[in-house]
Amino acid sequence: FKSSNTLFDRQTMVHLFEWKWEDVAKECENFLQFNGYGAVQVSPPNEHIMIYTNNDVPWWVRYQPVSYRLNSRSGTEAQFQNMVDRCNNVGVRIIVDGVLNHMVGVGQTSDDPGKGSSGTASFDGRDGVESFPAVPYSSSDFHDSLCHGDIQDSDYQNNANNVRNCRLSGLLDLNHRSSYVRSMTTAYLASLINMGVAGFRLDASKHMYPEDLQAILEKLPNAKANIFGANQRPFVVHEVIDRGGEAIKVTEYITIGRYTNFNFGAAVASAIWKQSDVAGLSKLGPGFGYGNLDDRDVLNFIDNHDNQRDDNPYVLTYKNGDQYRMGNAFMLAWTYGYTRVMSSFYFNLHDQGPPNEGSANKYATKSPTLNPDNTCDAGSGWVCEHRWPTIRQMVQFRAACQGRAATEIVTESNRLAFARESIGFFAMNNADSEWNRQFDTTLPSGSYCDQYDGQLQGSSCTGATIAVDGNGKASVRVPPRACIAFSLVSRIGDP
Ligand code: LAG
Ligand code: CA
Repeated sequence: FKSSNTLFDRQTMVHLFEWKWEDVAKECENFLQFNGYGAVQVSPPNEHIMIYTNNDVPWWVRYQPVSYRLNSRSGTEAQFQNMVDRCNNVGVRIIVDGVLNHMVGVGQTSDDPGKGSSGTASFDGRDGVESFPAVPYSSSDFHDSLCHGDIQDSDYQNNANNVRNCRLSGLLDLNHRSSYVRSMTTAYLASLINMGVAGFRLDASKHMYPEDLQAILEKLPNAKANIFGANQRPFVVHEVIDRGGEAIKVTEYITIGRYTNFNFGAAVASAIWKQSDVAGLSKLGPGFGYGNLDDRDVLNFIDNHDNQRDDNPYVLTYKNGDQYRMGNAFMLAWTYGYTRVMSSFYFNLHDQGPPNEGSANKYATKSPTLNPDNTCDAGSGWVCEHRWPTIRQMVQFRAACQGRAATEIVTESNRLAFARESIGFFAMNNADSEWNRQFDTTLPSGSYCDQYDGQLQGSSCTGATIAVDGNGKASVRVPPRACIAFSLVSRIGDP
């Protein structure tokens, strides 16, 4: 379950949070395939609760399943299949956000005013009723006999059983010890694999026993051979938040997939905020601080859809502007793990849903629109970090450097530079003065275009150019609080 199932040189996925299937399909065809992206994490495709409030639909309705039919705010089953096919056709994989831990919040029912389902299924989430006829699940499929109430804050420190058996903020908790619940969840994931998806981000894995997840995952078919080759297991990344000090640890999950490494974004943010030193990021990998396990165990990211909404985020988000660019650029230049870029919509409030078409159109999700420079039009409400010039260039840099070690590592106070053997060079200067130095780049002689603040357009460079001599040496000027990146893909005048 560890292999990304992407093309070899496309080792970055993007989370197109809340995008519609038709828009994802177009993005694969028009942008992702040309910019080094290997896969898209999409929002949960299953039928979910709808809650209309303040002329909006909160984004988190997607995390309250009412059935495993593929009918969501992002589109229908036919639209989903069409997206998977179109993305696979251009070599971009689909990773599904699988919500297995729970169904809707206790008390939610389909006949409450202002509530309903994204499709047609009815549901009754009243305590003790717990009926989801479109799966079907009934009250005996939930954990009430083991725990009839919410997970308490203190459980996270000292009661792993409660974290797994009690309700996560009121969400009706499925019992995956039951062979019936296992068979329903396996069938749901298997149907997605048979539609051609590459794998899953599993929501709330911390709240499910690894043995139960293993039993569910073992029964899955291989990824489709005509797309992925013979005998490929689906990719699985478990959402487990483990920043140390909790009863449940990421090590419990590494035999059944990767885990979401929340320690990575935290380390990068603290370095860029100068609570630590970016020079120390040269050790960011297995054994760095707590929770950073092997390359093949981790999915690394700067922020995700949850922690970007914290009151005082401990990670960089799009709201940090240039610092966010630096953080992503480092992640993409550095060798560690499989990487994920976050792609957001603008928000002020935690619950705020994606841009919508207003009441006359039942708050349907809006499509992003583009500026002439291929970034997203802020007026459409979408941030599209994955299209920011720096980020899209650095994803290409990473694609080009795949498989190459980081060598020639140079550190100074608040500064870090390294080469990706014979293919690329990256320098990050988090100090307040210019960093002027000669580096060994390992690159062939030539003139290179900076991919951090510029890009190669035909044979001209929109940013700084760097001359590498016959010994691979270059004098590089890195502006204060910025980076420089160049690689064989930004060599000027290359055929
Ligand atoms: C996750 N990972 O483990 C998701 O990444 C995270 O976004 C999900 O929470 C959570 N687990 C459950 O799938 C989100 C929101 C919650 C929201 C929940 C269910 O962060 O705020 O809860 O999805 O929609 C909402 C209300 C709660 C209420 C609950 C049940 O905010 O106040 O208790 O619904 O009705
Ligand atoms: Ca649970």
